Formats: sequence, C-alpha cells, structure tokens
Amino acid sequence: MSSLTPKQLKQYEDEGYVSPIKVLSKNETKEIREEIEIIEKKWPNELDGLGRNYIHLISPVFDKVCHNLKILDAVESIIGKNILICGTTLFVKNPNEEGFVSFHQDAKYIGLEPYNWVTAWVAITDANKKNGCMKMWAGSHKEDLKYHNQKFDENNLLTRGQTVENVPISETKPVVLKAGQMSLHHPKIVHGSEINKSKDRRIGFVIQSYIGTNVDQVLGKMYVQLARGEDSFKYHKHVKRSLNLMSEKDVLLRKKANEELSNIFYNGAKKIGKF
Ligand SMILES: O=C(O)CCC(=O)C(=O)O
Repeated sequence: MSSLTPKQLKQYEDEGYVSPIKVLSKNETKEIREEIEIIEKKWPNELDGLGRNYIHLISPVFDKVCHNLKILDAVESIIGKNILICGTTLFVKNPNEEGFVSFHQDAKYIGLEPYNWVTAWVAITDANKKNGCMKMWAGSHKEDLKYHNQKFDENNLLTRGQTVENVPISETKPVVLKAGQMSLHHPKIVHGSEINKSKDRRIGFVIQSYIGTNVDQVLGKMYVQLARGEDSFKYHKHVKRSLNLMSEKDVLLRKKANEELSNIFYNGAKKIGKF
C-alpha cells in the first residue's frame, strides 16, 4: 500500500524530502529511548563509533521500527513494493557536546545504485532548530553528485567529515519534527545539521536506507532484511530479525556487518575516522 498523498509526493519530487509524517506513538518513542539508555548502561561503548550502525540487528525494539507498516507504506510510495532494509544508524547529539553533521549527499560514498532508495529519519526525541535538526537544501537532489571535501573533523558525525562547500545556508529548510514523526529524504539531497544547544539529547533513528530490491551495493556487502514484497535480484546478504536484546549470535553478526560497512564507507579514503 502507498500512503503518501499527491501533495506529499510532489514535495518529495520538487524538494527532495517530505515531512513531517507521524509514524510512532509517544509510548513507542519512550520505549525506544529507554532501549538506547539500557544498552548504554549495561554495555558501555556498544553504541559508540561504528556501533551506531545496525542497532536493529541486536534489538527487537529497533527491529520493530524498521518493519513498521506506516513507515513502509510511505516508503512504498517512493520506491515501490519490493523493499529491503539495508542499514540503520543512530544519530545522537548530546547536550554540551559539539557533534554536528556537515552538508553532504548520502549517495556520494554509500555505493548503492541505482538511486531507487530513500532514507527515513525517525525522531525519537523532538528535533528542532535549537537541538540541531537536519537542514535540507531543497531541490539540490536534481543536480549531479557534488565534490565533497574530506575534513575528518572530530566532532563531525559523518565518517570522513565529507563536506559540500558553498551551500546557500539561508535557503536551507529546517526539518522540524516532533518525537514519533519522520522525514524521508532523497539519496542526492544536500543536507546537514548543527550542534545541539538544548539541555536534552536529540535522537534520530535513521533507516539508511530502505532500498528497492533492484538496488545493488557496488562497493561491498550489505546485510539486509526483506521488509515487503519479494527479492528476485538477491544482490545482498539476507539476515534474520533480532528476537532478544544483545544475543551473542546477533552481536557477532552485527560486528561482521559493521566491519563490512566500514570498508564501504572508507573505500578509497586516505584516513579512517571515528565512526
Ligand atoms: O541526524 C542528523 O543530524 C543528520 C543525519 C543524516 O545526515 C542522514 O540521515 O542522512
């Protein structure tokens, strides 16, 4: 089922993103935040660095978000009915920390081709201008991939600090979301976010990305799950859904998936960053 209205689809086509879309209840976002905080307390460092990725492979709570029907209905409107979950990343910005995300295009280093994929950014806390919500350069998805400077700034939450320069900041649009809402963005839209100046955490759970089954990974192997439809292309490694938090088997699988993801993200890089 496709759920985006013609108006929402037009926003996606014209601007390269669509928001806000309500997908989770207050209770669900509370449970998700608690899951993060349980992991941080019981298994310190598990979610640091590379550990930000593929959390849905070790947590049934995050697994459930990836397979959420409201999210999938919206995603289907954009990429069609054969959908894979290709990866997830937690973007957490804590108060009194300097984390930011430089302006970039997701498609630049991720190796997913063709661009029949979309990224879902799910707000687990509110995201607003004060706590560093994403900012979109609307319409930039219609242009080619741009040159990215590789800056490796230690506060940049991107692997290589990849940065598109000369973005017209005053024209960018903030993606303000309430906890439980999401935005969907195009592989080529230029976007970034500033530091969190609030007194609480800003937490985004990002499914990056939902891909059509026709999308290949040209730089390595991704660990995917079928979310909807069928996968007749079989380009990727299919893995089981998580049933128990931090099961030994899942932790090992996630480690392997993250090592391979790191090889993809740093393909051709001169240096390895923090993430
Ligand atoms: O969470 C952020 O501020 C940026 C996330 C991002 O760049 C992405 O989801 O592609």
